[in-house]
Amino acid sequence: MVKPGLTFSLVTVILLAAGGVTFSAEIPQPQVAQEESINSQRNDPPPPGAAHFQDCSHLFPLLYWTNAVQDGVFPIKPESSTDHFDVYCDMTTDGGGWTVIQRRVNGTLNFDRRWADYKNGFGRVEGEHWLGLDKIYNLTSQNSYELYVELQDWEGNFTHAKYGTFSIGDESTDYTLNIGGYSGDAGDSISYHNGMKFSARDVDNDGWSGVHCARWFSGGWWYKSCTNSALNGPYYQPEDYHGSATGYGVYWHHWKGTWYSLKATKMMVRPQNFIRKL
Ligand SMILES: [Ca+2]
Repeated sequence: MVKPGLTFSLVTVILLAAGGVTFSAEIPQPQVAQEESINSQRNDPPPPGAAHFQDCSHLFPLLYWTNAVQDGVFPIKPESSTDHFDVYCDMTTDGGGWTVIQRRVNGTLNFDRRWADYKNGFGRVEGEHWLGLDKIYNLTSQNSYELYVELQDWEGNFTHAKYGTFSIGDESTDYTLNIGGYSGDAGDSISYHNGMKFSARDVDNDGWSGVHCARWFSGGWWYKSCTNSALNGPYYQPEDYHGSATGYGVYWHHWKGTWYSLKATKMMVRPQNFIRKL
C-alpha cells in the first residue's frame, strides 16, 4: 500500500507544514470492533505515532498519501488531553478529516442521561455514541473548528448543516456553546442556541425558568427556551412514531419540522484551516 520514497517525504513535508507534527513511520490502522466503551480505561500503550495526532484531520494526509483513506476508529490525543482516546474518523464526507462527536443510527443506545455521562461520553465510537463534553472541549479548544451535521430521514434522503465556527467552553462554563457561520441545505436549527450552557436530565442550565428542557425533550443539549433541534432526543422506529401524538423525538426543526423523528444523525468537527484538496 505504501508508495515509494518520494511520496513518503511529501507526507513528512505536509505534516510538518500542518503544524510541526513529529512523524513516525507507523500508520495507525483502523481498529476492529471491541467490547469497550468510551469510559473504559485503556491500559495498553498507544500505537506508535498515535499520540502525535490531535484529531482526525491530522491523520488524514498520512492516509491520503498511502492510499489508505477510509472511515474508521483511530486513537488521537488533543493537546490538552492527558491521554489518548479512540474516535471515529469520517475521512470521506466533504473532503474528510472529520472527528465524529455524536452519532445515532438505530436507537440501540439510550441518550436520556445525566450530566456525568454527557461529560465523560457514552456508547461505542464505532456505533451510536456521544464522545463527551470534556473531549469535545479538548478538541475544539486547540484550534479554530467547524461543525458538520449530517441528517437522514426514513425516505433515504440526506441533508447537512455546516457551521464555520464551533467550540464549547470547559466545564467551568457548563460547556457554553459558541457556534455560527451556517451553510448547507438542512436549514439552521442550532444558531438559536449560540451562547447557551449545556443541560442534562439532572442539570437545568436552560433559558426557561420553571421548565426543565432536558427532561421535557429527554436528552442533553444547549437548550434555550427550549430548542430548534433535538439530536439527542428519544429514538423512534417509524411505525412507533405518530408526530405530536407520540411526543418529541430526534428532530431538526428547519428540515423536517418538530414532529418528524429522524433515522440517523452525525455531528463531527474539523479545523477551519483543513486543506481539502491535497
Ligand atoms: Ca429551566
